[in-house]
Amino acid sequence: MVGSKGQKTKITIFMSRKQADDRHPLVSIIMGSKSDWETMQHAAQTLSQFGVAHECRVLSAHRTPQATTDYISKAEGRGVQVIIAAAGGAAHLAGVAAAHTVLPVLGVPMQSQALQGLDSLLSTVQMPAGIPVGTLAIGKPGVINAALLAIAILASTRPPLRDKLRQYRDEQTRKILKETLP
Ligand code: AIR
Repeated sequence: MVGSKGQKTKITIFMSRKQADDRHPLVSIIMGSKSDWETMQHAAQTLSQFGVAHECRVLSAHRTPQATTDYISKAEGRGVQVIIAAAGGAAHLAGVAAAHTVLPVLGVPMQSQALQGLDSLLSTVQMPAGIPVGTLAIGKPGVINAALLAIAILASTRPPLRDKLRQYRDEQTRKILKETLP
């Protein structure tokens, strides 16, 4: 920019944490198949409820191995801070993701037809020492908790998000205590 006396003025724009957070996805939700979306949409809904920017992609450790590793390798550089990875059956997506990034990876085993998700659970949870995957419960409860855990991770440096988490817990407590039985 040229100032009134003709001298060049350098403008530095400082972005608040919130403005920066609003600009790019902080959480990446990946799943092995579009057939996982019915369950995985609850992660996206939970993050939206807390106003956390996120993106969702179908990527398979087996069917799209190269695209998966490319995507994960670039995630940190794009500002992603937590990855939620879900797959069913021989569920290697979370492990492969964790192998290609130092970002926290939360794995969610999808309920499978053949073994009701026990196969997915064991494939996701049994990581060798050195490459951690934080594995949640099978199916919808694990999906919602993965989103809440991602929020808790982000909240450690974002006090307003931590307040929202406390509110969420308080509302949950109030709701349970109001329950009446027939
Ligand atoms: N899957 C996809 N690529 C590797 C794996 N393990 C998983 C999906 C889905 C299951 O296989 O995550 O849970 C069945 O996928 P589809 O596409 O046959 O419905």
